[in-house]
Amino acid sequence: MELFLETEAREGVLLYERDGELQKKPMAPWERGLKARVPVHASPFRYCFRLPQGYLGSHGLERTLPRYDRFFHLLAKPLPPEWALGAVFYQIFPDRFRQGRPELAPKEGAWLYGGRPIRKKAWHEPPGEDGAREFYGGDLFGVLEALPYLEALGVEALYLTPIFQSPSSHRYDTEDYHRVDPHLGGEEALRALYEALEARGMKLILDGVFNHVGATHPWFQKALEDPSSPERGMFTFYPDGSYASFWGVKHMPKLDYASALTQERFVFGKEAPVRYWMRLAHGWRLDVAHSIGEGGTNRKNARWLRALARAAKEEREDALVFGELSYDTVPTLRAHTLDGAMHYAGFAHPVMEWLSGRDLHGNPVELEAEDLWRALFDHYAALPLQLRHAMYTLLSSHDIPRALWRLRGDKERFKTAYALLFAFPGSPAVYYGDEVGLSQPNPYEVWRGDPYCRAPFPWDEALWDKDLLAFLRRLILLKKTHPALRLGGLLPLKAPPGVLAFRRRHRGREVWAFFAKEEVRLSLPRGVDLLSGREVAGEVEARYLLLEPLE
Ligand code: ARE
Repeated sequence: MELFLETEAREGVLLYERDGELQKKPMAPWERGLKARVPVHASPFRYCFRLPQGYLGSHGLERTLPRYDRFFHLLAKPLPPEWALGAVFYQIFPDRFRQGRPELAPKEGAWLYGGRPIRKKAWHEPPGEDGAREFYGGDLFGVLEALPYLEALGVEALYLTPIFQSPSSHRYDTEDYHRVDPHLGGEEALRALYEALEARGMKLILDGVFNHVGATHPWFQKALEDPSSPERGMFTFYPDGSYASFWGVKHMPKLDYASALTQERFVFGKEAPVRYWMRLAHGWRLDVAHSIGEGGTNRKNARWLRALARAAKEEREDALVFGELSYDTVPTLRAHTLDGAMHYAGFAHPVMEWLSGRDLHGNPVELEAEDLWRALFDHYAALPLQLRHAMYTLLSSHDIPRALWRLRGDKERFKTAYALLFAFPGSPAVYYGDEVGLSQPNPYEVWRGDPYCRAPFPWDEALWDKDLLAFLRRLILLKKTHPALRLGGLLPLKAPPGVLAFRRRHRGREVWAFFAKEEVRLSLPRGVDLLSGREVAGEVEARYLLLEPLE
């Protein structure tokens, strides 16, 4: 492997481990710094550099040899596909995004969910406490119709929350993994959407709910009714007749991956959904990825995540498989499991805590810009190099309060948050509606995302915040046209107190990024303010700034 280091240093030594011994390799000059060629045998391959000014590891320059914070490189698969690196995602909750065919929508009271009749709501009504029982009637033909809008926004990939047949409006309690919900337009609509996306060079990621099934799924029904059925072993039943489920939610019985039948139906068999749908999609977001495992627990979690990812990639070489890892993503991702993860712990949570002064549940938190930098950089530095740019990096989702609501409608802070999202390494994801200023109907005393963060997309343009939309469009364009923002490394930058600042660097070109909660005075070198396109130099007042230095 050939390693290149961009540096002004004229000499340096590459330090790496081989069979537990530290090896030294003097580096040769290269046009923008130093390079070295090394044999690589084991994965992860850990290394750092000795330069005249000190040791350079994943946490920057240090005076002594970094013991833990060295760079490391994974050799084994899976690796994220090229297309996913820095790609701009858009998340859609299908029941709430757009209605293409009104006749497909479920009718008021058409079936019972949780013992009560489902409700059909009008598009303009706010979501309420009935949550999973409330249907608005969005469908996949609607998503298809919206493609020109999404393409104009600059989106490159869609992530859809579940689309397979299910009795609830969120569809996380699957009834049939081989049937696209008829209320969403069935397989016909999925195929039409997939083909239209392909024609535009866009990608489609589906939600893989493989930790649990819905209680109405025939496999679970058999297991429940007949203790001697082969299906019984797919789940974990306890002596008192109860069974393992997602978070103790009875209508979501948990799959046991120790069962050969579960393995066959979810991983190895030709019909396993993770394989089956790879002809009409480009990858998966694995629901509750941190919980998947054996015996009603997450035992052998890494093994089964690895197997699921491999299965998808066997069907489609450039499939992307990332996880919903609600907690620390690092140990799971270092274990060669998935291509990436939803970046909650290492991005969304600290950023929103800093800007809103509250945690996910509304409790006050105080975070300084310096603390934020540490939280963000720690995760970044700890992630495998090749995965950093494939992290599904977000601010809002269908599970957490919308960013604009959390910021109490403060548009400037909302813009700061999104500018930071696009300036940071990873694949930035816009949750449908955030770009036009969609917020939530609940009062601040009720500090919750679900069900309030799932309001229907307002298609009446009079309701859009056009200024926000233009701002988001600009950020998307910058991400796509500046390789430093898309693929560049992350480096610290000196900044006044209260300001989060960093550099992104790729092949000698840099973008400098600054963020603050309030307007601050920055002194800058001559450069281009990428958001306005204007040249700036010297003292500038700003809350957020993306600068391409000219000298
Ligand atoms: C419904 C109600 C909720 C109620 C819940 C339990 O709406 O108000 O609290 O039931 O009775 C799906 C639906 C939900 C539904 C749920 C159960 O979308 O509407 O909730 O099923 O029927 C944790 C998990 C994480 C999970 C979130 C929701 O670790 O895996 O909680 N996310 C996925 C999906 C969900 C989906 C499911 C799992 C189930 O993305 O949409 O829910 O398939 C902190 C905590 C995390 C917590 C996170 C919440 O970070 O540390 O542990 O995640 O908050 O975002």
